[in-house]
Amino acid sequence: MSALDVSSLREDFPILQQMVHGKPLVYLDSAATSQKPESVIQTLDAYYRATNANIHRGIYQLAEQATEQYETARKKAQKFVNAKSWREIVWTRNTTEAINLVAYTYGRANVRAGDEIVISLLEHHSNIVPWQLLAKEKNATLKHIPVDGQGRLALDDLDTLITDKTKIVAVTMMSNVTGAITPLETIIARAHAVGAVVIVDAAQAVPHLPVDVRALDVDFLAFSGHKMLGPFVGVLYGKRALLEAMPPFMGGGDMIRKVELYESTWNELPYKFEAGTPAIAEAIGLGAAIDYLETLGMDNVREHEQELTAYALEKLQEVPTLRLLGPEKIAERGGLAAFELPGIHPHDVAAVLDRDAICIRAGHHCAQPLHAYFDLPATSRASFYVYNTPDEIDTLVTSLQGVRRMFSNG
Ligand code: C6P
Repeated sequence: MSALDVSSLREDFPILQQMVHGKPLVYLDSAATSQKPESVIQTLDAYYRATNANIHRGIYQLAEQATEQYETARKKAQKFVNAKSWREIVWTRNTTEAINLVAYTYGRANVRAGDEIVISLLEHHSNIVPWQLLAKEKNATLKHIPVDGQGRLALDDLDTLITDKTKIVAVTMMSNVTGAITPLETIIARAHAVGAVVIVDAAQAVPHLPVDVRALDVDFLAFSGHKMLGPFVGVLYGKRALLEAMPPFMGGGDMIRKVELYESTWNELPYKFEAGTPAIAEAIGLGAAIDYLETLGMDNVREHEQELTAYALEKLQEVPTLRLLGPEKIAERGGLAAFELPGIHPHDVAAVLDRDAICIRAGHHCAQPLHAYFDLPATSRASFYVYNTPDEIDTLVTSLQGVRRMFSNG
């Protein structure tokens, strides 16, 4: 018995009702982007039909309504991650832009030659490359927390990795490849003990687990609306005192208080970091997605995904030679399963699965250093969300058995 009433909630997702190649669609790629419920689609539709206007600018009813909806959505995001103030929630394009914002502003202002930045081997490229750029620019040193054979962070040498020289620690909350959930409390405690700030890439966590930025005492946290049933918009949470002290990211409209020809002053938080017309409809749509997730309950979302993942890990082992990546214990992992079928390229796996209307992701999942560590150029990955069912996992496993047969005869 699932923690969610999946068969009825599936009806909320129009895209899942379709047939592909004459078969019912099996969408197992929510780690890349999630599908959207009717309530989110209707919110976007209603916005464009009834209240579309630019925000923070017009002195007329439509503009005021758009502004009100946009700021209400911000407060929903604030509540969702338990931030203290709505001023600590900055809209961005996505997780990638949120991390870059911190690297370009906090990073440039606070990292000097000889300082150290610590990332991990689990990171997505969006939490590696901005730090490489910063380290090169500042002549700082980039270090990483290693990974063990189960694709979890290995914290044995944490105290020698995070030292008095460390200024920034940037880690994922959940790997998009191994699914490992990282022991953030230990990392944050060590980073704070040496005076470093911690930025958490929560792109794969906020959609799937309850996340409380105050309980974690995290300094910055980034996530993407499109992976949590919402549109293409991102969120950066930052502690108010840190955001106040940071220089702006991009310059332009809305982020200023006063502009003179050669000098400007900055708007208050969070607008200082929101230059230009933002993704207004998308932010409002994310508010609807948050409402939807809250109605389900994030504990239930997590429980449903754990049940599904446990079932998937068990069933996938029925596929001859298939090798799973990631932690053995369900409690240590999120709702995805990346795997290798030795001798069969993941792109071939995904292409054959597509004929059975199954969507999985194949490739390096923007985590090349992690794949290099596993000595694999690419993997196949099935990822789950609120609308997935055990039946769909059965369909996946049957199809993978077909792939195995096809390639062993060939
Ligand atoms: N991972 C995946 O298929 P953006 O693109 O900015 O919304 O999210 C980037 C990102 C950052 N961190 C993690 C852990 C992620 O998984 C992602 C996006 C997708 O795994 C696309 S590569």
